[in-house]
Amino acid sequence: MFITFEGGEGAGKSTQIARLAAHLRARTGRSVVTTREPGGSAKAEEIRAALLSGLAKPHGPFAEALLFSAARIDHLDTLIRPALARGETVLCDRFSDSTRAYQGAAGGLDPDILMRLEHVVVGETRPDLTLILDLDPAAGLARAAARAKDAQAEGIDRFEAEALEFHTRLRAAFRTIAEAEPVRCAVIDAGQAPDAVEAAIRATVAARLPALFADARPEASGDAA
Ligand code: T5A
Repeated sequence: MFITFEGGEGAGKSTQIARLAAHLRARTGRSVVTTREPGGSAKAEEIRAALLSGLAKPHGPFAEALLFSAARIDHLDTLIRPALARGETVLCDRFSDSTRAYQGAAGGLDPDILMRLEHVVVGETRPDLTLILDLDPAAGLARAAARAKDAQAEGIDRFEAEALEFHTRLRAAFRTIAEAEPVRCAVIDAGQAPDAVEAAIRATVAARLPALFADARPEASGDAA
């Protein structure tokens, strides 16, 4: 199974991927791989550094979309497809919906061009489920800014530095994707406390992907959603 997490800045994707991975490992006994985009493979992480530093920004959203795509091709070839072929569950922090939202809806790129690019890059490797963490963009940016004050954090990146209006378009774009593809996508209210978001994600995964739990172990006490 291939599950992607999408949403705006600071929506809680990294937090919830770690929680869902632990839950699925404990309940299903299956191997679960967590990864992220841009990145997830050595070459893609190099491209990530260039993109998030803002190096490609002067070249425009199409150049950035091509770089995200180049990173995605390597990530798919070296990590995602081999893991899926081994029967592992892959949880990915952002995937092609982020290109649609950031470079397309918010960045102004022609959606037809992006869909053709996505077709070439992703091919048949579509997510079985996409969890869209929906949050007021001002709240998400405030979370990201608070985290950036942590000495261990990476600081504010090229996309977090965009104006609130850009992030408002992003939120609408992710909601539009969810409306257009309701079988693949589920919108999760990410404005709740982390435990409540986790419970909503667990319930959604159980309802949408029952096959994952075919050989599930009984839930341990204290592990209830
Ligand atoms: N991008 C990416 C594109 O433009 N096109 C593309 O095709 C792709 C793939 C990636 C950037 O690249 C762009 C999008 C991004 O701007 P990134 O560093 O990976 O950069 O950024 P994000 O994916 O946005 O991840 P973040 O780390 O910023 O946010 P998360 O993962 O959504 O949030 P998380 O879990 O780190 O939480 C943020 C903070 O909030 C707290 C956490 O403790 C943390 O401090 N928090 C909560 N606080 C209150 N309530 C909750 N429920 C909370 N959940 C977490």
